[in-house]
Amino acid sequence: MNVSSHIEAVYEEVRRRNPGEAEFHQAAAEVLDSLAPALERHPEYAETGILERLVEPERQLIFRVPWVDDQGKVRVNRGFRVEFSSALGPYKGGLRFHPSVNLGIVKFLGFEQIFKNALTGMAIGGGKGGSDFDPKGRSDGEVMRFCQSFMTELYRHLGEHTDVPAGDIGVGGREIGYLFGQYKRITNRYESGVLTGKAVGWGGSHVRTEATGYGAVYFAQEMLATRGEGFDGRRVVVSGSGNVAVYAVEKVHALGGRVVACSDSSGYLVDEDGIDLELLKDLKEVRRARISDYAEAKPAARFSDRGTVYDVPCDIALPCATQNEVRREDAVALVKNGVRAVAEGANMPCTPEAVELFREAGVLFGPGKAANAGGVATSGLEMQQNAARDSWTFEQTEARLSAVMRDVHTDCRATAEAYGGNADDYVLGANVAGFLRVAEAMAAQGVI
Ligand code: NDP
Ligand code: 2IT
Repeated sequence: MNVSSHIEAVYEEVRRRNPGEAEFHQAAAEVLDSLAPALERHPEYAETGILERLVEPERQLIFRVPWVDDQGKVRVNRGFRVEFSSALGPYKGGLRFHPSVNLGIVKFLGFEQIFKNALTGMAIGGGKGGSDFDPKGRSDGEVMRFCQSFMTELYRHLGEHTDVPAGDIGVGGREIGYLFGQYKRITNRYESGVLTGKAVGWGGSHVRTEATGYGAVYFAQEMLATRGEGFDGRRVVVSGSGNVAVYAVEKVHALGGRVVACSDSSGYLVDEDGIDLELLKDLKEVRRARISDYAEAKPAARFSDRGTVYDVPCDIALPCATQNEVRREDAVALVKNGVRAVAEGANMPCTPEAVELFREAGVLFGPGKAANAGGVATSGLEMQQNAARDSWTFEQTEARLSAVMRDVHTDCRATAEAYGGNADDYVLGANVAGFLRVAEAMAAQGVI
């Protein structure tokens, strides 16, 4: 069988076996589309069923999560953990709490995570989990009881050498605290390395909170540098206003750029003076408020619930909210307004049609599995500190993060050039570089 019909057959099997899981199909197609040149050079990977095994998670867990709300009413949510690949290390990847979570979403995220984690060069496998629980509007007590119930089932599948979750949408420091507390209570072990994203005072790492946003900006900075450009004096649009978005804004401002717009699921905000970070952090991290409240606090800013944040002219766009938020028409608007670079802080925020448009227009495009790898890389640094019972300074940790992002960027370009001839093809570079690391380990470890 030739390479392209082999890849096509694997993709058809993904669709047949995982009906209705549109996001997983999309993520699988995006990776598989890049792999022909890698398989041409390594026919042994096709012969030993590497692709067939890679697209099938090692283990998929679905469980009931019952909890009692503040009114005494019993609620039932669904919990997930997809342990996708342990070829390079313990399963590693975040937990997402959002009403849209289903098995297909968790599988797309877990699949992406395999290659992202491989790109960091660290010994971490790929996994993802979460629940359709919606933390919005819930009290701390409700969130705590939900987390305790979730962990009461999940704990038996975790361990610092087995599976190490962290945060994602709807899961931040508060949730990681409750989850860790319950794990510790059930197991009677202070196993620091079982979760990452802990607070710095009890086993967390400096820079983990900032890591994904900072990392995405470092990645964009590296891309821009290949054209002799940078953030200084540039207009930037960031979507979302959660963990990744807030720290992307912070780093852009530190590098002399100006973030003029950000968003949440209700609409977007334009502040031509540059987003006021103190106000944004207070709204989003302390008060858990809406982005529209920013415009109430600062009347010179404008909130809109019509159109999207991508209608705002910018030089650099950093999508940091959720999957498939950048549609074809958003990409058309960005290109028309002269965007130079797009780096995905979120996972798969750009639709395939948008990515194609960026490619045609010669816009630098950093795919999430490379551009947002700083989060999980710093989780890897947290695991290292936990294993050594050590704690590094902010500066030391940030230096490690920035070195990882530089290496990921270099690796993407070198692989893209070697396998496709165009160093600017970061999609090809990221997919092939991640795949080769995982495939080599799988081949060495036998058919498992
Ligand atoms: P948060 O929950 O902190 O923030 C999510 C932000 O995105 C919020 O502003 C939210 O708005 C917005 N958002 C979420 N869902 C939607 C939606 N369906 N439509 C429009 N806006 C939406 O999550 P994070 O910042 O941690 O995660 C953001 C993205 O980054 C995700 O794709 C995640 O997978 C990815 N990522 C996160 C990492 C991390 O370390 N946290 C690491 C790597 C990637 P609202 O409040 O209105 O819901
Ligand atoms: O998508 C991601 O890389 C994350 N949510 C972070 C995963 C992690 O284990 O830190």
